[in-house]
Amino acid sequence: MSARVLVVDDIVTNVKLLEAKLSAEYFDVVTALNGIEALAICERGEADIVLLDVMMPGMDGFEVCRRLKNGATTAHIPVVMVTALDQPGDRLKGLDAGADDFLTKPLDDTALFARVRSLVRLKSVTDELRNRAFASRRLGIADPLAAAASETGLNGRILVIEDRPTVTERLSSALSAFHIVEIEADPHQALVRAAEGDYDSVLVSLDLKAYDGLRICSQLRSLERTRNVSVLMLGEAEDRARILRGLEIGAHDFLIRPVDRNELLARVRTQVRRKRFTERLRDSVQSSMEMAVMDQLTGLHNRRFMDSRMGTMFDESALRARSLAMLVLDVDRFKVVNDTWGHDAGDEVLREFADRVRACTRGIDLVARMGGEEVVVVLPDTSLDAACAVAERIRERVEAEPFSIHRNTRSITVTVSIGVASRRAGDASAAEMMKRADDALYRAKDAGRNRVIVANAA
Ligand code: GH3
Ligand code: MG
Repeated sequence: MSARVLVVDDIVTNVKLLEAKLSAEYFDVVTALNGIEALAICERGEADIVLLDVMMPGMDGFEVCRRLKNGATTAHIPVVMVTALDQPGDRLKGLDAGADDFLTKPLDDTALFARVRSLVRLKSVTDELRNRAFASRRLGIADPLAAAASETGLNGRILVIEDRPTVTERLSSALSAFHIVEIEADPHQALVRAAEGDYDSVLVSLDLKAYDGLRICSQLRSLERTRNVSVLMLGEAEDRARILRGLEIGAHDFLIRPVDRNELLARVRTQVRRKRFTERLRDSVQSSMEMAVMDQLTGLHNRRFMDSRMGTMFDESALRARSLAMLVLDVDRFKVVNDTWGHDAGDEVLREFADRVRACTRGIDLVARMGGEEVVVVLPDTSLDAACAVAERIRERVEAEPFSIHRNTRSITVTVSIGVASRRAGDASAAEMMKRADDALYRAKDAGRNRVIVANAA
């Protein structure tokens, strides 16, 4: 992952120093000597993260940050404010301007790389979500970015693993204004809780009395159920070596004692956002996989899935000499529903129709919308007679109760015609069986609709 870091500072030597450090860690570095230049670079999409000096003539760092965070094309770019040690108030101003985190001058390498890496991780998940969002919009489906953009990183579930009461009190009073905080002093119990609770972030003390905090970090990162939780270490400034080790084994970031309240809030918020974005990404993979096989309107399987499954179901039943039946269903005079009540009412009818068909079938039956108002049901281990009974049950259920349309303000009568067929010994493929079910359906339409017609058994 070669991220592009934009370094913004009016003092050339500062820029050069940071450029050298970051390049040595294989980051690509872009530089700007003032706010205007920085904004232009970000607007052209040439930066993955911004290190922004506060004190600059003309437009100061806060203003640059505010403009970045208010720009539609730049709001998602993480910003780290570089503040002076003797100006702690700048951190609060930075947070107000929308900064994601802080670094204090003189810059410490461990902190610099940890912060950059942590925010690059955040950026790479938001980028992926943005890419999916553009793809989704092209396909006309729900936009995961809209949900992601509103992700504030607040109201996270946070577990603090710390055994010093004075520290836990302070952490918890700072965090609980924005998050749900739980404290656990016992390290073994903490791992159990982390695995069972659905936490967004876990803060781990590296100074526990009877246990190595690094071991907890490592366990959290390797256990299946805690692998995606964000891990933040809490350590002493002198404990640099162990903090580095923690970052190597997968902790996401760290805080140095005594913990600055604003740093704490900023860092936890970044971790909560990253965790949630990552989850959302997983959900969107899940839903795009579902989309490939599901019909969006009715939630039934789609034709593509039916085409690929039906052949297998047919072959299996032939191989094991088991029965297999199918129904082809078509809503009667559906065009009239659309013409009279509108296309949306037609959609409502289709959804309700799908629900009723589903309610009359078993879990192992395959129900798919083949297009328009035609639904196919494949019933494994089912005789022609039993399939007829299912078809009749569906027909009755559709006819018996009117369908509500226009959001429950009206209801209309709907009927369905159904053709039924079963596998014959001589059938070479599922298509032959389907052809008979189709023919039966046409006869049902011809004979006056609202009826079930069965293709002859062999
Ligand atoms: P029959 O009893 O002979 O089946 O008559 P019908 O009107 O149901 O059949 P026809 O094939 O003439 O019309 C089907 C209509 O279904 C036409 C088409 O516009 C409509 N349709 C197809 N897909 C959808 C959909 O997703 N939503 C809605 N609302 N209508 C659809
Ligand atoms: Mg029809």
